[in-house]
Amino acid sequence: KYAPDKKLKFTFGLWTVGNPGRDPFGEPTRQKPDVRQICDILGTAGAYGVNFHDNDLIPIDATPEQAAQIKSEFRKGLKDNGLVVPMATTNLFSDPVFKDGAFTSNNASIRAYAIQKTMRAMDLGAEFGAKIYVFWGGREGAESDATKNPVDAVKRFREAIDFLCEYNIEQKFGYKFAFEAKPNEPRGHMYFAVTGSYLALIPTLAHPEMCGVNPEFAHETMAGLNFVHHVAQALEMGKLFHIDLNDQEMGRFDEDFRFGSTSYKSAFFLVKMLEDYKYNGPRHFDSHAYRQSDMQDVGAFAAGSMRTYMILKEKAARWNADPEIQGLLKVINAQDPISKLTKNYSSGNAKKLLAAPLDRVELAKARLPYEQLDQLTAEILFGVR
Ligand code: 3MF
Ligand code: MG
Ligand code: MG
Ligand code: MG
Repeated sequence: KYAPDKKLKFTFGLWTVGNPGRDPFGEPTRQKPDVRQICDILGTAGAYGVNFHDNDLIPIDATPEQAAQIKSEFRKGLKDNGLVVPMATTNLFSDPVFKDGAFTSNNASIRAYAIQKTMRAMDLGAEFGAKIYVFWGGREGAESDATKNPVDAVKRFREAIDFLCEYNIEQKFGYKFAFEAKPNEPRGHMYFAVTGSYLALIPTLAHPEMCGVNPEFAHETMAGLNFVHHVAQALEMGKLFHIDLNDQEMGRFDEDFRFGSTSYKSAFFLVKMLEDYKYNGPRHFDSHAYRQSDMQDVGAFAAGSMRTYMILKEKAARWNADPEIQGLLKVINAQDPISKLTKNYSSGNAKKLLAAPLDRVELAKARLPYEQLDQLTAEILFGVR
């Protein structure tokens, strides 16, 4: 009943299912699966696709022969499991060369190397049919503002993206760029800390139409913010090109938990919004199994991520169809013909509005049975309604 629906485009990263359980304090706890094994796990779980950073697929120091060999294995793994590659991205954070940034590094040669590496990774993504290109600035940031000029950082980032947009056009890749914000980790402070930072940058780019965002549940949540609201703004602007689903507790390190594993209510409202507004991009799970998991449990993690989404989708439909909830929504969204006056400005409307008998004391008496509405929501989630 809750089998993953291919139309919802559930995807995982090679780096997510392939996460070997390493953390800053401990060594890997499981063998890293190769690309073939990852495709098999995702095929078995019923995923739609798999995404990669350039170096998830091809190690940074691979020879051309090794690269060709891995690519052919991957191609076979995709085909045998009916998987596609909707998104590709660049690893601009693991190698020591990026220790103080990639596009925003103080060193112009490192900035050039980061752009070159991205061009090559765009070629690689295009080879596998990717149409969305994600930019997560893992090392774009600072621990001390003595070290880099944050105004220059914005300018340098823009310069890199403008250059890469032209490359995208010239090569006819047809990529849409999706920027992924994060407040901190691995840097003490990361530039473009929240999705809204990128939404504000986009109109200043040479090709704003090509650029949107890839918000991640964990990222705004780490900073104690309401993720659903950030996604809402991107959605309303037509800029939600991709989304990273996972879970996270507020104020903690980057946990990358299985989607819907801890914040049931936020996950529910997120799914409800994506479904209500017919988001049709990929639903990417940027998360990994617990460090305690073995490979069999990694399979359960992948299947569970999609199953939870399907369950929440059903709960959202139930919420929308619930007569009592709909009745309450009518009460709280009271419409008054006066609202027509403020839709568009005209001097006539302004005059009418100024003369309108709006009685604040009367207005404040309107009922807002929010306790009732929230309880009904909770009961749907608890499975008793
Ligand atoms: C880190 C992330 C990244 C990005 C990825 C681009 C390693 O917190 O979320 O995952 O999502 O680099 O897709
Ligand atoms: Mg993340
Ligand atoms: Mg992470
Ligand atoms: Mg992410």
